[in-house]
Amino acid sequence: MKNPPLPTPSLIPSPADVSWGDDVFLLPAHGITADFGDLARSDRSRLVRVMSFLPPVDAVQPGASADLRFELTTRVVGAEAYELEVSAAGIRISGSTADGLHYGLQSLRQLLPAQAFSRAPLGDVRLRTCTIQDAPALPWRGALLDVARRFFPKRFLLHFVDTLAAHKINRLHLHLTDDQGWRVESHAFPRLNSVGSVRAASQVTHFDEEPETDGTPHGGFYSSSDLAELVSYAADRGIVVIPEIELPGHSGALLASYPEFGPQDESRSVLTHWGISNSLVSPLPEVQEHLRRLLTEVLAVFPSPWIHLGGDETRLGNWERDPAVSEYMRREGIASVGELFNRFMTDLGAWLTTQGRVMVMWDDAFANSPDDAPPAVVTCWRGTDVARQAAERGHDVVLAPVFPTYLDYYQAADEREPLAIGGPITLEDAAGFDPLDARWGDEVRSRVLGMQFQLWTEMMESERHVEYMAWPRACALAEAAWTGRPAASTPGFLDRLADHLPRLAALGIEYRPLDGPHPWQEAGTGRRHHRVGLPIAEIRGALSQAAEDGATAVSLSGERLDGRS
Ligand code: TNX
Repeated sequence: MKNPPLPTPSLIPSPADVSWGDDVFLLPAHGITADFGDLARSDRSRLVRVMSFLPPVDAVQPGASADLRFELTTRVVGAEAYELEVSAAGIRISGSTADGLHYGLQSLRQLLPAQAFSRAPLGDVRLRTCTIQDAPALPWRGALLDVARRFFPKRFLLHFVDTLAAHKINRLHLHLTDDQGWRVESHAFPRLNSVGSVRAASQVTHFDEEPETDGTPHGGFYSSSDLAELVSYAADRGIVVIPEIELPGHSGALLASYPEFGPQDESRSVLTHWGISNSLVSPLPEVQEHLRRLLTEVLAVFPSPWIHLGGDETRLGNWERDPAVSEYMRREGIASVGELFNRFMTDLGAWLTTQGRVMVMWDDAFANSPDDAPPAVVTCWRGTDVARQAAERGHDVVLAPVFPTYLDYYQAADEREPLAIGGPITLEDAAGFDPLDARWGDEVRSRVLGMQFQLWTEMMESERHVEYMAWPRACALAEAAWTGRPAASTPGFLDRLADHLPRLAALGIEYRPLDGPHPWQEAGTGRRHHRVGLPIAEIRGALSQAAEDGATAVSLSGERLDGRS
């Protein structure tokens, strides 16, 4: 006689197609056999490295009977697609690539009790039979982590990667440099680490308050071997780590280390406060030479096809004021600093092409570029309309609009919410995000590589706070990235999310409970008390207006920084 059917597990992100059977497969705690078929050795060991959530695995000869069978087959179409079948006889995962098979494993993990997300061994597990056919709607499903404003130890990055992989995120955009810190080891430019990786203190006040700092030094950087480890750990989990080296603005830590890379020879320090600075790397050819040497080191550590070079929030007026730059412009017949800025980005992009890489830049850098600018990937933060414009001009775009993908904004308009930059952006807002605007034509849609959520860390002092801000809103955005539609429109999202939270807990993540912060997560009355901050409606309006006007540089409050009106 058959057992009554087991409960149906909830999956996040939602698979394209699932059908549940009434049978059961027993996964024994003492160990399982696995048939790796004709997988290459390297793919096989890659999968084994992410299979630690399963009972101990004994590999068997291909074709022998096995509890778990991997099948590499072109029958499953799509580089990240997979099929997962649980029958009474065993589990089969099929895909046309190791990436696809890896996603099959990630889904299998969600069929197990939440304990499979902890490091404790599983007991015997009764799995309900099912067939899942699944593939992502979007090839770029990303997360940005700002380690420049706040350095987090390597172990946190590795754990973050685990969590991203569990949500089938495949890009980690590491914001490695900014005015407040430089976080990549450099052998060619050692002052980047001795000077650029430390700041004297960190601002603790909010934007419209009298600036005050904590008086405590902050810093750190990742060694080349830390980064190599991160890159390979992420690659095992289908994640490409995309480094961002901010140029020519947001470059205060670079200029503090090497003032001669800046336009004026003035003394500088790594900034202790937040906001948009005057730092602007010089566009002169001799500086470009140094930059290429520096970037060559970065390329050696990051095999990513994409390299992010920033290009946002540049106060171009600083070039105008530098006689050497004016002289260079005259010599080269460059009419405006806007044109010079475009040439700066274009030259770096062209050089990256010779290195076999593609430049990624923020949409500010695209906004004023000539129609024949070489294609780059544009990260669109000032709304989805600027994404449409960039796509129409032939660029591939990644959607990263402030609303609702900036997870440094409050999760509710509630004084209990811990310090954030402004807001609110609620879970419902994140769940309502549609990555493929129905009004866009096929041409534009085909240029949308995907989307990413952003964790800027000016207001996030600890790993605990990063996790609080990220989850569960990022679950909703991961759902949208995988399915290509708003999480709120996929079946039973909120119920599935409620079932999913114990997995986050098992991973050790201090997410925000659905009904608000735990008492120990609240803002309190100390220096991290709740401030109203920048209201999201105003920011959205100001940013999209500025993007529409073709502003190359604009602050969060909509202030134009490019000296044009
Ligand atoms: C804008 S988006 C920035 C970041 C800040 C963030 C704070 C972008 C390209 N620049 O430098 O950290 O807002 O929300």
